[in-house]
Amino acid sequence: MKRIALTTILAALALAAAPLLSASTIVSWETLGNSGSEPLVAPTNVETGLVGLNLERGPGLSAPSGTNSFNSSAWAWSGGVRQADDYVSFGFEVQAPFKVDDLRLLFGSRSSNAGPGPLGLFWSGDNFTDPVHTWTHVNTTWSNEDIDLGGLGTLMADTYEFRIQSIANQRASNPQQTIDGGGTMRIGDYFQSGQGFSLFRFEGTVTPEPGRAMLLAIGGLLFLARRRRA
Ligand SMILES: [Ca+2]
Repeated sequence: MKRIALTTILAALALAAAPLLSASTIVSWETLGNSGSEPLVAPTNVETGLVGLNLERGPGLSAPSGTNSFNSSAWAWSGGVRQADDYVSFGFEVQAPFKVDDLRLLFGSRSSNAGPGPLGLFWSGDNFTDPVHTWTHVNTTWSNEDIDLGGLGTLMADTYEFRIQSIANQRASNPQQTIDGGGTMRIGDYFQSGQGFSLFRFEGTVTPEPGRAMLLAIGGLLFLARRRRA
């Protein structure tokens, strides 16, 4: 009994004093080899403590083909307002007792000339109200985003959905012209000069929340003690 208890206590202390782990991929989506019109892309490389959400389109978007990407069309505005169902969605669920810090998002994207120019990244933390990052597609140039999301703070157990939305009715080839419904917007691998393409992914640090980890360890001790007495 003594030996088990000591081992458990040491494990609890180790968890509570979780070392500073370097950030790494915590969930990714593979688009290489896809036609682009898949209804969804399931997550890969999901870190322990997380459940990945599918990469998918809001119901207002269509699914044209676009090799090695996740493509979309029917981006539109009506009466000066973005169509609410026009978005690309992805994200993850954090499961107790884990938490995520140092969140970072890397992906590549581009539009066709008549597709959306200015875009924003939104999240469920504020019900998709204010963009946490914005960027603009110019003509058909591939755009690479490496977004530091550490400002969102520590993400405790909950579901975190992210959406890419059009933030102005301006097409990629000309801000003076509105988006055409046939215009496309595709997302996929992140490209870094000298390092080539890498997966569309979130990076971060996933650790057990110390208080919860300690409670779990204490619960385990009590269970062992009770079993010993029985
Ligand atoms: Ca639409």
